[in-house]
Amino acid sequence: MEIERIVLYHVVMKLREDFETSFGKTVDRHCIVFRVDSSDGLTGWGEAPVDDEPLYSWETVDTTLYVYREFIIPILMKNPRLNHPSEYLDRVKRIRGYRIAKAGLEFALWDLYSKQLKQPLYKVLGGVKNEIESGVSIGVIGDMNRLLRLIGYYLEHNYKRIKIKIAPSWDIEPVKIIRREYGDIPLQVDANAAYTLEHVSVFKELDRYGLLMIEQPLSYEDLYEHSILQDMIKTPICLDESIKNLYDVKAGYKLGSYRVINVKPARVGGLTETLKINEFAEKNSIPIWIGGMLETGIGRAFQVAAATLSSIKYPNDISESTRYYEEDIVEPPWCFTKPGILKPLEKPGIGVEVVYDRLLRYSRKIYEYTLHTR
Ligand code: OSB
Ligand code: MG
Repeated sequence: MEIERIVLYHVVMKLREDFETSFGKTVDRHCIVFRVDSSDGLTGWGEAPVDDEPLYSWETVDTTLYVYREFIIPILMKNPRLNHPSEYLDRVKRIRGYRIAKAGLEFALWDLYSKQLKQPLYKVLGGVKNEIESGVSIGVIGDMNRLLRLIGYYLEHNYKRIKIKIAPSWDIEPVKIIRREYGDIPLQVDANAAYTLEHVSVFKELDRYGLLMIEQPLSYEDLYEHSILQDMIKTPICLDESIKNLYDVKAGYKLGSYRVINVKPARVGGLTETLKINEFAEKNSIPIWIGGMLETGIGRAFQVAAATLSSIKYPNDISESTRYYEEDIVEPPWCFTKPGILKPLEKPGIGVEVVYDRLLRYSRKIYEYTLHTR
């Protein structure tokens, strides 16, 4: 394929309700949507789920705009031809890091490539299921009654597992009360790196509640201390922030830092790296699931496609569009086809259509790059 034009949209969408984690509160959700036009007249879409602040990740809207303007676009200008989306990450490997930024365009190239093949993206990736299970992620909700009501609401809406965010002093108590009120539901917690090894007693206490897993208890840069903690507790540790690529997966596997991995295709640099991680996970019987970063319907399509891969063994953080947004920027919006189940669409590429006037309405700024003119 030959890239003719790349457009970056800085999109800002208001969440239906604030989403609070141990690292901060999101009210307006920022991202960069990517549009890629090829010389054969096709269009691919992608999304880099970066925020406006370096909280979950150090990457932001501004670092993404910067790395494209200064480095990635100039590299692609020299040679806008790619035989396959998997060549892209290699083409820009001189630029270190910026994995979420790189993933935005990588996704769009996979969409474009699948549209050229006239195949649904999940099939092009080698997905092995055509239905995926959804869990829901609930932020830190300081009011216990409100948290219980929300859990009841999502259980009624058939989400297959509940994940709550925890933070020091909001951990054992909510878990204890949820177990008391809702019994043996599939439940897990996500600490977003808010603890240290000094808090071992909290995790030993949490061990008593039969959680599916504890997500990213310790530092976002750590693998070693997680291996110490995993040795001390029964509940499986699931890593999120600490896993940036296949190297981290391998090192953490050897160290025993995790028993489960939350793979966010964007966090690891895109679908090519996700496929490599899936392959390693399959060889070594590591269960994985697909995480999210409050994606619009565009990013959600790539999560859905990735969730059809063979090593996915738990419900994913892929909710219906309405969980976060009054109005999505794609049609159809992501909706359960059966209770708690999403289906990848059987149309070329991501299958959903971007509603252009909505995209423009939510775009704060647009950056257009023409790579090639005939
Ligand atoms: O840690 O998994 C996380 C959202 C933003 C940033 C980090 C995380 C999350 C979520 C929500 O937990 C997942 C989703 O539904 O998109
Ligand atoms: Mg997480």
